[in-house]
Amino acid sequence: MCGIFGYLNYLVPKSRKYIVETLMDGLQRLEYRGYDSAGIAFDGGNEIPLSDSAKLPCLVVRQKGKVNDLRKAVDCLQGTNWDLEFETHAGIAHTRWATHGEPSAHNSHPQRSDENNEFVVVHNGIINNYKDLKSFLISKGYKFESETDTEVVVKLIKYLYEKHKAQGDKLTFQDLVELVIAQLEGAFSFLFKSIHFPGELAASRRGSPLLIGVKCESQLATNHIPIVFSKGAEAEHQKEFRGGLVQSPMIRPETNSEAEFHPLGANKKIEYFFASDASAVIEHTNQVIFLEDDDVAVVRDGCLTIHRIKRGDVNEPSHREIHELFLEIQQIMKGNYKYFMQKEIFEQPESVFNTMRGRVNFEKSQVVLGGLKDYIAEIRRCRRLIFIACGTSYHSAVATRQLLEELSELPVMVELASDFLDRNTPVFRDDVCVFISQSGETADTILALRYCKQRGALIVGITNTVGSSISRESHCGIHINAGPEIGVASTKAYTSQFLSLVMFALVMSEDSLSKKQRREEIISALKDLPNQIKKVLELDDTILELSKELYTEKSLLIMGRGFNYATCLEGALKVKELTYMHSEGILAGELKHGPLAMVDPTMPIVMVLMDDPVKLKCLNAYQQVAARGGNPIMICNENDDVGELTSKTIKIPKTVDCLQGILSVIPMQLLSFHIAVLRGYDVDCPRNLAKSVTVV
Ligand code: UD2
Ligand code: GLU
Ligand code: MG
Repeated sequence: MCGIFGYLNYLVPKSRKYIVETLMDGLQRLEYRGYDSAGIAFDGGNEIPLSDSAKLPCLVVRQKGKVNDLRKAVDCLQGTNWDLEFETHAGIAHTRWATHGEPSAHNSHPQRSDENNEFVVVHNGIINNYKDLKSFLISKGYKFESETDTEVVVKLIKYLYEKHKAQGDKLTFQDLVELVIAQLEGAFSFLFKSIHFPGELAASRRGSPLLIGVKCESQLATNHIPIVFSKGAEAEHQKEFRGGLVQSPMIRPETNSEAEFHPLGANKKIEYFFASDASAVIEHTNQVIFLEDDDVAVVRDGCLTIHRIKRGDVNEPSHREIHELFLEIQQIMKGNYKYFMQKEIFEQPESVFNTMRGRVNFEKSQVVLGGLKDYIAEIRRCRRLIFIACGTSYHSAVATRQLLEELSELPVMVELASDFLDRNTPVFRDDVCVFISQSGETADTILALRYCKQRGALIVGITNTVGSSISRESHCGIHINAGPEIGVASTKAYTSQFLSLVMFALVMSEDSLSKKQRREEIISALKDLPNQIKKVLELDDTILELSKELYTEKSLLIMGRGFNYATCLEGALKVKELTYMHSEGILAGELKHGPLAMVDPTMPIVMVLMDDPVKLKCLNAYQQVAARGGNPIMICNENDDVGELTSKTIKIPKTVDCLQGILSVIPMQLLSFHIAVLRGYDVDCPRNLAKSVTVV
């Protein structure tokens, strides 16, 4: 999720100072992604040993906070010879966005295998099965010093190293990493360093990006890197859980001298830059190799090799191309997107998946929220559920209120934090108060939290930021795991909050037999959600065209009801925040009680009209609008007859009624984005607004 950077110089003498600066600068390039702590590992000692068998110690420095804080911590290292020159050296660095364990120095990466830092690793992502591996390693006598999932990975590599050494097997770094990743479930990109493999780095990825930049003066031997497929491949399919570890036979790569990558001729000098995104590499080189899932890449004696356990089908490429990057740094930081907000909108298939990761079991039709497990019985016994939030987070509660009522059979209140406090709302010991905030630092919400806590209510937090004030001050809660959100206008955090509340409702009804069918229907729909989001995102061009008709307007009304009312509120908020245009989300049922007066042929309107239990009522509203000459843009389901009513439609996939709002809000995110860009506004930093509102 956050940033990885590694630097290896081979036969290119560099001072320790230069190496550490290069690692720090790499991290600084990744800062824009958001992070809570940082760390680096490089070779220690004040002399280069003459013999190969003498090993340099590995220094690890980690720090909560910014890369600059890390720089200061490194500067304070006593007795370090910064001018010491390394002909060959391998260093790794990381910016962390905590998912497992609060942000702190000991939870930061590099994580280490033991006190001597024999193996160190940096990791982006989440290891789902870390608990099983941790118990296994504890049973083997390993002691853990962090709360991270990552630590199991580095302890495991040491365990395997020791085990094979005791058996007399001499494994390479690549063998070890292959054995390790065969044990892992989840998403990751890794970079490993070890005192046992000086001058080497090993990398791998699954579901999280990683690339390698190459810089050398002489011509490269090839413009692509052949992949080495290991023998004993069928073993991968015979995974068996024995004694805690999946057994896979020793893997020996086919030796293939062509499969190495190095400069031509006598000049073997070369530098490698490993990074989780190209922005950190581009200032050094524009020659880049993108790793694919389950690749294991190792640099040894200056040669890069890429290994895979098994060749899949015949169409699988047998090499990785070296790409030339010519992009400007600014451009690369946002990937292929011009704005963070746009990137975050397009990240939603992934962020929604991450919110469910390790929590939804589709086979068993079961949801487990680790953060609520011990409290859920108490929550079920409460007098009422009160959801308290501001802005977009408030809308996520509006969006799920109906489902929460249906599945919990409890009275549900949804409150704006500021208003809740203004009213001195009565709160009791048997109330459960749920506070929703992306940053976990929203001042109004925190004040309301303390107010309720003082009155003895159970406090539940729903936030995207581990270690935030709300996460700490609540009794229990759910981290939405959407990854850092940088655009001021919230997009992916909304859909992940929405989804977290849906999961909460599912857990609340877990012991109800009569709701089993409904639960199963929802869980099975959750499985398709990431793909359906992708389909909605494909409508971007259609939505851009519709935006061109709207961007000169002064006002936009957005109407809907039922499960999609929140989409209207959230859509209108996005339009206000980004385009500075007046916009209002209207409950379609309220139309005739006032707003209809505004409708005439010139009034721009969006109607959210889904194929759900309130469709007919929504159609009434549509008729009322059409009768006054209104010609709304309609967000409706694919293959639904209402799409025939107008030419201006945005047709999105159908899902179960209570999840439809996750899909219907995305066209509104895109619409407000495009209108703002067409109007020439900075969508990442709308005027007068701050990302996290820490003042009341
Ligand atoms: C936890 C780990 C996750 C993974 C998973 C494996 C953390 C932060 N999460 O995720 O990395 O190991 O277990 O099963 O280490 N909490 C609050 N207030 C909030 C949000 C959370 O008090 O606003 C508490 C929550 O009650 C729990 C802890 O923080 O004690 C972690 O919450 P979570 O949602 O990350 O929990 P879970 O089990 O999904
Ligand atoms: N899951 C790891 C941790 O919490 C890595 C987080 C990241 O991607 O930065 O330490
Ligand atoms: Mg807490």
